[in-house]
Amino acid sequence: MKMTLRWYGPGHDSVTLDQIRQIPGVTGVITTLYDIPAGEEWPLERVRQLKKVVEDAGLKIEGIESVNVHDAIKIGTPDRDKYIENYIRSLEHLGQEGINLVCYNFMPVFDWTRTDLAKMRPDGATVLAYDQKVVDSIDPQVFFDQTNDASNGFVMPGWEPERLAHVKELFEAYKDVDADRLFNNLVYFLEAIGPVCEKYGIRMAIHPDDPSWPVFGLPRIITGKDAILKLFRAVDKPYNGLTFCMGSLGSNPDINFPDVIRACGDRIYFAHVRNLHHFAPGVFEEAAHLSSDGSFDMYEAVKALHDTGFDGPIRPDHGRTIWGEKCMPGYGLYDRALGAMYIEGLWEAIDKAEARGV
Ligand code: CS2
Ligand code: MN
Repeated sequence: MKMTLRWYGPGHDSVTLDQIRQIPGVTGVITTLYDIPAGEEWPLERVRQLKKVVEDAGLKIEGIESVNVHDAIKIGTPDRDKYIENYIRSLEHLGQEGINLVCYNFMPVFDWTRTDLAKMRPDGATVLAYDQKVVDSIDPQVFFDQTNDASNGFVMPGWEPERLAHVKELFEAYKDVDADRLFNNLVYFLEAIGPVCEKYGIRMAIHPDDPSWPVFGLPRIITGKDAILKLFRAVDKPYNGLTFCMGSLGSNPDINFPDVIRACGDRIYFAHVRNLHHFAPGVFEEAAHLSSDGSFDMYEAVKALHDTGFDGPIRPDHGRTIWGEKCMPGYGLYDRALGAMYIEGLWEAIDKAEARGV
């Protein structure tokens, strides 16, 4: 595995590349062109510049998270092909620069959804949290505005104000899109980008839906093992793979991580390793990465990745906000650095135990 950190790019992140480089074992970043709206083409020159900035800091771009998919593609409107063309050109430019891992999601309207971006824990750390009762009782536009106001002045991934200023119109546009139609639109998209992915060896790693059930009446289709395997079968090509995200899949308290990892095997191209603390079904908060701080057995998950021979990038996912850091909720330096070290510690122990036949 390659240990990485997500970095939002120059001007969009409170964390610097120099800081990232000082985390032991971290050799690369997962980054993006954060200012380019979903649906627009990524110019080759911008990809080159980004690569240079990262390489000048002694790191490597291990993947892109995300090249976002325009709503027209998810809805399946008549103009979707124009946006798919732009997506193909963006992939072409990434491929030309040797960047061949792309994380994306296919969630309608919102990316990940949390009802509290700064829930205080007893030790003073703040974390992102989710409570289904809040989602059930709030208007989506109000929800968006609240989320935006609580993000410490950062634009959060998938929560772009320009797009979400029109939440009502977006909901209207999605009104006839049920889970089957959304799935078919995903298959249409994946088939259309197949040739460029195959030409450049690009691996498309879909990010699971977070949480893994419909929110605000919008369908969600990448919710667990069966759904992922269904997608693999529908477009049965190596370029169609998975971002194994524990926090998203783990919003379902019954998830069995080693089982998902074994079932998806070598089509896991990217791993987001993090821990949640579940209180009741539909009520959870994000925890430190350490197993005992949340509800997940992190050792078992990391061991399953190790056992399947996973050799792609791993990154700690959302972290707690600690030590007075001012950062985008979930994406501070300190707790993610602790998470990276912990995952590396688990990995080293598993590696050595295996080598010694323990
Ligand atoms: C993040 C997502 O919440 C998460 O787990 O990793 O914001 C992720 O970046 C996107 O859904 C990928 O498109
Ligand atoms: Mn994730």
